[in-house]
Amino acid sequence: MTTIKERAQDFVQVDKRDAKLALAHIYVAFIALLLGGLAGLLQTLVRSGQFTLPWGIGYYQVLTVHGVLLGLILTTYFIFGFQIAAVSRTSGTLTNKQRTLGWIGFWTMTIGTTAAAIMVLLNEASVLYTFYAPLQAHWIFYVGLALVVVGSWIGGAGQIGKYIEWRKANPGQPSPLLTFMVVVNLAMWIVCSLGVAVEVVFQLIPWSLGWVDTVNVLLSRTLFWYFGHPLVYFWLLPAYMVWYVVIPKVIGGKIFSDSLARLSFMLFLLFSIPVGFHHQLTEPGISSFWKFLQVVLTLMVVIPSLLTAFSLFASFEIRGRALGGKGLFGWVKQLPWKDARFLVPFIGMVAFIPGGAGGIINASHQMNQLIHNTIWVTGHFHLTVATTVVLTFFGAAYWLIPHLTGRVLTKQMNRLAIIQAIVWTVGMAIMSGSMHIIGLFGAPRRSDFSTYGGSEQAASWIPYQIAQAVGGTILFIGIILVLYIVANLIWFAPKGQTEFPVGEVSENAEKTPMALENWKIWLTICIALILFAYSVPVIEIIRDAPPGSKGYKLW
Ligand code: HAS
Repeated sequence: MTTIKERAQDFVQVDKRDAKLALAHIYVAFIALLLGGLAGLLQTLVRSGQFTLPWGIGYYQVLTVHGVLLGLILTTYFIFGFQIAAVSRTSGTLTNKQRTLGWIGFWTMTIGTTAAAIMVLLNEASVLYTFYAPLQAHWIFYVGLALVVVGSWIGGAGQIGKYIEWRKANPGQPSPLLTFMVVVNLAMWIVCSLGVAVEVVFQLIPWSLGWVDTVNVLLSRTLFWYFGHPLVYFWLLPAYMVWYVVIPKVIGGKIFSDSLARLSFMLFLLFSIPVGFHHQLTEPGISSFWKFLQVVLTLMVVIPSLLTAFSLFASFEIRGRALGGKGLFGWVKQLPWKDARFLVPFIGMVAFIPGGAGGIINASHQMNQLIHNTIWVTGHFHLTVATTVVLTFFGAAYWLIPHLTGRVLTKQMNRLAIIQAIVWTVGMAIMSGSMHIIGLFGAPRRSDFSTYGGSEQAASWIPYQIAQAVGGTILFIGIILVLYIVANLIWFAPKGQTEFPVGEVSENAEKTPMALENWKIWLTICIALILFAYSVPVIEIIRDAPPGSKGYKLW
């Protein structure tokens, strides 16, 4: 039975001013979902070979809109909105200074996003979301991206400021788990985004402005992937925050172990950065030893996900058994399958089993030769980021938005949210499944429709490309459904109080060792690993560089 204290705890309300800041981020995220999703639909239609884009719009232009808006903007803004609310909910209302930093960060990111988006729409920056040199975009595109990164540092400083304040006020005590997780994610983000900042500011901006004629392509890609792989964990960790902290409360259970959750986050901080070479396994100019080392570290970063899977199963089983579930799997039936706050993220968890297995295939050096640059990789990240992460974000939005707007998720909306998740699952299974299959047959990624001069092999891909368009269309219906629910939660749902669920740690869990919060130790190991994995190869990439490349605009 819930005690009065617990019930009061349930309805700790995020301060209205913090709610406004969080909501501003979330609104931008859902606008990005609409526009980026539309671009995704167009792409799958074009690639089926049955549809041509009107008014001279280019395939790569649309692909850039899709990748930038969904991969970079939707994720970053939703994460920041969620994290601001999470810190305010668990460590207390932000001070005026911390909130001001949040707003300055928000506007800096939004000005940057708008500048970059205008350049893409003008067809001046069809360089895809990885903006690989020697493809050269307009300098304003790169400045826009730099502003997004700088804005995220400013906004992040506000969240970290709250954590520091909490630690000072509560010496010797472990910080609230959710705030701690936010800070680990930000620490990882700041350390990794330094790489892309160096690439953009010192290589791409001077080169696109014509101040230098050429660019060191391998160095730029290495700096990008130093950032690019932790970027995917920057997307994943907020989903893990929901799984570790929110879901146990939603199912009426407890967090299995606070220490295990903190340890898994710290392992992400250590191992998610020195692994970028697993995106560059086919590239010349990096010696096999360093690729091998980073593959080993990549397999280390799988461990915290396995810890997470273990912890989730434990929370589910303990709760299911407490409710009377018997036998090996009887407890499964006891879980709240009709509650969208649980079911929608749960589908995300299930999708991560094949998604994660695909990642391990990608990371295995020899198998990477088969799938690299094929549409298998696109299939992989539609399972991981576009299903696991995004469905968890949708599931979180169904309590977070009404909590912040002072409304409630009605029964009808809860049912629609479940239908939405099923639509998403069907669409994604068809689209991502086809991508995985034809990827194995050799179909390339990042490419417009082509018959490759009437090649028989390319012809055999077409039925799967049509299936991708069918899946993409179903997914777009899923986007319309989620936007309908979100609009309802912002403007039309009945007024009321909605809980921001924060789980309590099981009484059987061990006490959390303070060493897990000793930043000196963890940051030192993190930096040592980065220096070990990157120093020599980067020196070699600069020292042995071939002549640099001029810029190309191939669209
Ligand atoms: Fe990846 C490429 C390796 C995870 C995203 N990845 C990409 C790209 C993206 C991406 C966007 O090594 C393309 C980049 C580009 O544009 O070029 N990836 C991995 C590995 C993991 C991994 C080893 N990736 C992710 C996540 C992403 C993501 C997470 C986004 C959020 N990936 C690669 C590699 C490439 C790559 C290579 C480059 C390929 C190339 O050649 O270009 C691991 O982190 C995966 C570990 C995960 C697990 C799963 C644990 C399962 C859990 C769920 C438990 C379920 C429960 C429910 C409790 C081992 C935690 C149970 C219920 C039941 C009913 C059973």
